[in-house]
Amino acid sequence: MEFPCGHKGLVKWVEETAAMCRPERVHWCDGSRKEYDEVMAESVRKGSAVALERRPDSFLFRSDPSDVARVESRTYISTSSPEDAGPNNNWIHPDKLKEKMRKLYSGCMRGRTLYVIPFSMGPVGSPLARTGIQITDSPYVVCNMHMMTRVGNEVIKALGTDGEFIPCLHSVGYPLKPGQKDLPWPCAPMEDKYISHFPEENLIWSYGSGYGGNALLGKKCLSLRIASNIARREGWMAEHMLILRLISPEGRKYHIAGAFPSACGKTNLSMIQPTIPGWRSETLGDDICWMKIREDGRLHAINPETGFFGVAPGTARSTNPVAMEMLERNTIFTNCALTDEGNVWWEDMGEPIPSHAIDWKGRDWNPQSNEPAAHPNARFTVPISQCPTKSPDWEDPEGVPIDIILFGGRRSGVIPLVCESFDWDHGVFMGATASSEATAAILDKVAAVRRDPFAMKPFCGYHMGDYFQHWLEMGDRLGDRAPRIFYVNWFRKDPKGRFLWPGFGENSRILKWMCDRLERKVEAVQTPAGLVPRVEDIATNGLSLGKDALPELLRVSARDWEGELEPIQDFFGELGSRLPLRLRYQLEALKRRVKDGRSCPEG
Ligand code: GTP
Ligand code: SPV
Ligand code: MN
Repeated sequence: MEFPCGHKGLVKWVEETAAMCRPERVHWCDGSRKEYDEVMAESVRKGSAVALERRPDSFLFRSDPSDVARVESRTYISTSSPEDAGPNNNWIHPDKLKEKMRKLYSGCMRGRTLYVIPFSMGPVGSPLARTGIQITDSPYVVCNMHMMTRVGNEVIKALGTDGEFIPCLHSVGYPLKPGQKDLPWPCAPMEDKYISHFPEENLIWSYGSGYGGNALLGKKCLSLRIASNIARREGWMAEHMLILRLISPEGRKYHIAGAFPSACGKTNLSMIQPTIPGWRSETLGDDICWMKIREDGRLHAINPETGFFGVAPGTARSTNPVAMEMLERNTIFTNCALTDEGNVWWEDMGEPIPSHAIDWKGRDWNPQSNEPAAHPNARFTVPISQCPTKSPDWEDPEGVPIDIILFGGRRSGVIPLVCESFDWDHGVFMGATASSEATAAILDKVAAVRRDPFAMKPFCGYHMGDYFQHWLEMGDRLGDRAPRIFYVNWFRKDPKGRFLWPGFGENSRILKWMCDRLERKVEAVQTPAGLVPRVEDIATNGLSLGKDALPELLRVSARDWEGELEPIQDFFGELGSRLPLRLRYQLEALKRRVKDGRSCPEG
């Protein structure tokens, strides 16, 4: 083994891990293009990846059919006391979990290469950045980490001989016996999969899955579950949010951070092409946002990632032209369909449906097939540098000052298109009670509508009640410099099940209304749910929308909202005594408003 680093703690950890996992060789990643090309070429040679003839420097991976998304049921927050993990997380005591996992890790890399990936979340040297070291036996993970994070020697250099790092251990959990043939996508059976976090020692152990958030440990594991713990201790925020800069015709810049659950529109909104004349927008991030109060008293945000791991199905020139341009080259595709021309295809791509393709399971597919050609959670991985709308400031280590915070989810009824909070506490209540219909981003079966507070249900690495309290305290510190909070729902449907709102670029009309609110240019209507636009204040020029659609989209029915009260109450009940009193008051206030609204004639 060759150690290109003088960090004794790191070398020791790698040595101990290698002794446990018994790989055939150890490779320290330098993050170079040459390394990426070599690891990718090896994946193609071994049959794990297909080089796409019609897309330069682009590759398709097909996962094992059992390993297609995050698995929340196998994700653990392992703290000494179960109360600290909270009812929102699975829990096993660290001693017991480590014992179990050490057995699995023992010899798990036989016949494989152990890669050491030094990576930085956030620009190297930024006061907000964190260093991780991922050990993995997955070449797919190596290539994805190259795009999603800052990998390589500059990270090792910045660590010096005793810098702090977050150890992230990963194995696909499929050791090879001598002479045994490898699989295109090795992984372990469900009952052996563990995505484990030890927040008391900033440690991540993941075993058995090669997919997305289970395996790219800088993303959900480090930047959300572990970072949310660090952020709470240190007084900042680690959130599941996109970051966007919206620029008015006068050149005023508004920075927006938005938390929507998985597969509910963050990537799309971050790349929005405003349809209202004169407005422009720039992309800063699509999934993760770290925010800190700076000297000016405002909340500043950075995106710790350097790439997008985005949902492919639904991405089309008509919905997200920016992404389509960005994906034209140098992209990793996972679980998309392969056309006979050597290109990728997915449902709702807006390209002609191929008469024949190879589906995501590697089988022949044609339009008569009963299953989708691409998996609904098929994804692309691409560097932000390729995004045509990337902000020139996307790597600014100081971050951008946030003016507006959005919460949202996918709800076919009840929730209006947009709703402004009365104040910070009410905004925190909106975030805390956010809900969404199920999507393909997780493997687990969940309720048709589930509470996904702050879009952090799967990612908050500690007790949700304490997390709510942290949000309240951040507001107390921000005072009148706090961002304004809005709740949006692009997904309301008519009785026939069609989306009432065209969404995508047209969402800019709603963002503009928010900016008008900040500038005190427009009044809003008080409803039980919050402050809703007057119909005449939403710019509708050029929008083809039925006459009744907008009033319906903005309608807040006290009767419908009555149905929200019980699920919220039940959910709050689960949090027990750690639910902040201030949110209990918010619920009581909502109940009163709903009751009063019901006694109004239009209720
Ligand atoms: P994660 O990467 O899982 O965190 O998801 P995300 O929040 O970034 O979701 P994404 O933007 O990839 O959107 C997921 C799906 O929602 C895609 O199929 C989109 O086409 C669809 N979608 C996004 N925005 C809109 C919208 O405004 N209206 C409608 N109807 N669909 C949308
Ligand atoms: C999500 O599920 O919210 C994602 C995809 O962004 S994954 O990286 O797989 O978690
Ligand atoms: Mn996400």
